[in-house]
Amino acid sequence: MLINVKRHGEVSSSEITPQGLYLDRRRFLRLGAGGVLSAAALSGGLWKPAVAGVKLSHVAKGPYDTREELTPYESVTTYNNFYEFGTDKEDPSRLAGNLRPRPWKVVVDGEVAKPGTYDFDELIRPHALQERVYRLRCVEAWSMVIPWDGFPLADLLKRFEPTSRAKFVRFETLYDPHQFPGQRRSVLDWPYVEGLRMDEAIHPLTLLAVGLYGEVLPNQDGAPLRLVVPWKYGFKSIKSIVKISLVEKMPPNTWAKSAPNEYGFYANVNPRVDHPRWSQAKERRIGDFFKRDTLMFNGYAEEVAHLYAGMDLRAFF
Ligand SMILES: Nc1nc2c(c(=O)[nH]1)N[C@H]1C(S)=C(S)[C@@H](COP(=O)(O)O)O[C@H]1N2
Ligand SMILES: [Mo]
Repeated sequence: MLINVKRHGEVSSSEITPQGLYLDRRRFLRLGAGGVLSAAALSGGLWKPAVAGVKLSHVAKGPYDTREELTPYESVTTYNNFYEFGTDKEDPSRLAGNLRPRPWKVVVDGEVAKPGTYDFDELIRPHALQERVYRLRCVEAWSMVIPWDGFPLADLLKRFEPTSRAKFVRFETLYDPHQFPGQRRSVLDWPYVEGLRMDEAIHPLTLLAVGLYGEVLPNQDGAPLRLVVPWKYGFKSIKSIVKISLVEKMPPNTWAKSAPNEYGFYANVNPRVDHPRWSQAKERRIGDFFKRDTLMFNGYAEEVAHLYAGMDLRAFF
């Protein structure tokens, strides 16, 4: 059986994420019986409707977890940047109900031997889910520690057999002003586009997230499919992806297009390269009072510094 409907007290300890300790009654009641969805059910098309808050099970522990204290679920889901809903941090959670993350199509095209258009559930079916606790660091000098559920982007790209001309990966967010009221105003050049160099894209830290805190990804965090690149500023972690293209040339990304002197393509967290309007040397972990020093590559230097050996990171910011 793919969907195990258990009552609250029956959830086995292996299914209880740290958040399980305070998974509040209000959210449980809203979900009804507290259905537990297995990864197989999640990817097998049995997920109807895609309810944020439904628990994922059979999520293996991933490598690279930080041991830092987690940012509370409440903050991760109510303090967001998602300009498709509006520019205030509260807009995404307030308006998230407008987005329908099912049915959802994802196009994979460009320099691949096997391009195609996939239903989201079909796209992720072959992938085993892992939980990875990563920091997310925003350009505006705040950070969070989030347990993401997903799988390496590399695993997905491999399936489509990139050609030797594939040098970059370009991602695109859904464009639909009916679901995304923020797209009715031209604050950004819609749809939101992001990109990674191939070696960054296939680095094992780079994740495609379908959940967080062991639950289906809430709309405000980029349902149903969202990128997480933990050593880069948050804006690289593009939400609600509908298109993944393998391309030969560096794709122009939305923020770099909107303010080229403020945002670059690489966007590596770097305490020594300030944003023109503010310092990047310190950051505030959401929930903390005092600021802390920002770490090079957001603390992942050991894993990723070699990707940029010999590059001037002031020029390629
Ligand atoms: N499509 C889309 N993706 C996006 C954004 C956005 O406005 N639209 N904001 C980015 C920025 S600036 C940040 S800091 C992170 C925030 O992710 P979170 O709200 O889940 O913390 O999402 C990124 N991904
Ligand atoms: Mo950000």
